Amino acid sequence: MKKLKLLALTAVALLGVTGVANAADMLQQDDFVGISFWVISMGMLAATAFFFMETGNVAAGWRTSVIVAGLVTGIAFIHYMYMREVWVTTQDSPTVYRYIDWLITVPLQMVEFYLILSAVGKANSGMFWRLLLGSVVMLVGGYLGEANYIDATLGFIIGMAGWVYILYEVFSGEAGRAAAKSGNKSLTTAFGAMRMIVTVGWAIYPLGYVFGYLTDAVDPVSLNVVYNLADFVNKIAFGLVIWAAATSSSGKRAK
Ligand SMILES: *C/C=C(C)/C=C/C=C(C)/C=C/C1=C(C)CCCC1(C)C
Repeated sequence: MKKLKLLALTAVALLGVTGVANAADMLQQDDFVGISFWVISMGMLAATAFFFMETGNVAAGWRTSVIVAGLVTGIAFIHYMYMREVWVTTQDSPTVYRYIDWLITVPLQMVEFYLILSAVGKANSGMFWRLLLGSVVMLVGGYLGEANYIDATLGFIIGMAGWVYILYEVFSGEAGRAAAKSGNKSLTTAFGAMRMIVTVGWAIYPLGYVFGYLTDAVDPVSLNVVYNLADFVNKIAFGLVIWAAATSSSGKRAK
């Protein structure tokens, strides 16, 4: 099992390194957006290694949640390697890679709400599908707007509707009520923290969209810095919250 994990991590790291070898242009020392792409890609790699290594330290019911946390940062790591290349060589927004990443990682994060509820036996499939639907509407709306298939304002409105629907589900919908009634301290703490991330941490993305697309000049510099910082918080901190609940619920102190 240990060897298998190591092998998987090495494969992920090698995939990333191959991207670097093809670089036509190198990072410039005053390219701070490019630097932020580098720093965050390394943070994603470290978080991925950490989450996978920790799966052995949590109770069986929580293991899937911690694995999914590692999948989220691992998928983001690979996309960051590509996004970084696009930025460093063209100084343009890597919109398509970013949205492919979001399209995979955001639904996985929604699944996390379902998984932690299942870890304590409080989940049902309706929650799963509603959270999934909300995230797909949010992202498809945003992409169509950012990639100019539809009016940027219309894309924003569709995206906001998806997000509000997700917030409703985790606060007042069935998932929110199930968490409140669960009677499991680790679960309610984690659920509350994840919900705050989805509210406050996620608010950064529509703000980035507003500054990057809806204001007069499309400004790729501020848009990418904002999105990068947001990903760092929303993927790594989100995973750490789950890991902390998993370890405390498994009777081990968070190290
Ligand atoms: C790891 C990546 C994450 C957590 C990405 C989250 C993205 C969002 C919450 C995006 C939200 C948007 C809206 C709420 C309005 C329309 C534009 C979007 C897609 C940027």
